[in-house]
Amino acid sequence: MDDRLVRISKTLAYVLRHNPGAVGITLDDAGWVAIDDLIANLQASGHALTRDDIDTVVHGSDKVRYEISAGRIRAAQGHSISVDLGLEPRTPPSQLFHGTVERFLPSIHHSGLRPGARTHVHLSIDRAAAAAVGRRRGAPVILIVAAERMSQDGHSFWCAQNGVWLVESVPPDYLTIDESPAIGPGDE
Ligand code: HQG
Repeated sequence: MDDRLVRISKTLAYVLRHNPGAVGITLDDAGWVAIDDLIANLQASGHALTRDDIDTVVHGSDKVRYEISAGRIRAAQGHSISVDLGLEPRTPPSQLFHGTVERFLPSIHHSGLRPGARTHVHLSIDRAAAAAVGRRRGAPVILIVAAERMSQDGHSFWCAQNGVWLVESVPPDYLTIDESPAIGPGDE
């Protein structure tokens, strides 16, 4: 995606996950908004974009950040505002992964993974995806989450439409640092 489309993608993420009011739209309880309304309000707020741009952004990334249905759009996950994505709890794989950076480890060691500004902690299905998440902030550190044990102990897991696993938090007992050799994007 070129720079302009990356900017549009970031604007969509901000509006649909965090601050729809910034461009005067309201999301329904499940996080949806009519695409026509979104475009009209973004244009009125000074963002030059078309329906084609939105389709390119939605379909142009492996991460599948957005869902489109019946003329509406929503973010698949990553919200800080409260929305009901309508996901049913699911049994997770035995392990999931979380990418972070060294400087957060003392706090994570003390209090586990917390959702911070978002509604959920995000977990990845494989090491490579977790490394990419961590790399946004520096040299990635990958944490292994004992997801099956957590689930058996009564913690709920949800899997967003795009394959990102969501939990409310991860207590420290379920976390270990992945000591396997460093990996780059696409190595797994
Ligand atoms: C860390 C992007 C201190 C946590 C990515 C992370 C992902 C703690 C940061 C998605 C902590 C939160 C989500 C604790 C967790 N003490 N730090 N107790 N618990 N942290 O951005 O998982 O491109 O909210 O390790 O690719 O980094 O936007 O979460 O570093 O899929 O679609 O606090 O966002 O996707 O940061 O990223 P974030 P995340 P998009």
